[in-house]
Amino acid sequence: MSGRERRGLLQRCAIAAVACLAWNISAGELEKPASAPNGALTSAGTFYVTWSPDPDPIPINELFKIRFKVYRADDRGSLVPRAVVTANAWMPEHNHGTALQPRVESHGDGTATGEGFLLHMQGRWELRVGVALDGQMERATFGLLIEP
Ligand SMILES: [Cu+2]
Repeated sequence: MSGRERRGLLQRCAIAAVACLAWNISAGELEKPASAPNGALTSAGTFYVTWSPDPDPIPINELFKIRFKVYRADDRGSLVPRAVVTANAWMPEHNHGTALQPRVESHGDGTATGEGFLLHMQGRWELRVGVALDGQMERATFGLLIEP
């Protein structure tokens, strides 16, 4: 293979990879693979926060953990050191939260681990996440559908 052929092949691979990535992103909104983290911009657009439950999918009426990561919105490869994450779950149609108060520990490197989440009913829930840094707090809300 000549250098030119190799470069051509690399370019086609790169284009295919980008196309594949774009497809994954749009497909992810319709049908999320169990292992893919959910992510969203926070309310003022400063952070991009992701979360993934353990176990996944979230079991009904059983304890689960959540792992959070906070990235800069303008550089989603960079975690935000010292970001402090808070989270709770809310059931908007019934106007109630969880019976247990989850505990979220922020690790100082832009990651956080939440324990003690328990969604005791099937139906639509919201995971409400707060991200604080230097006295400023922004929020992101994720819809959850808990099915038996
Ligand atoms: Cu309820």
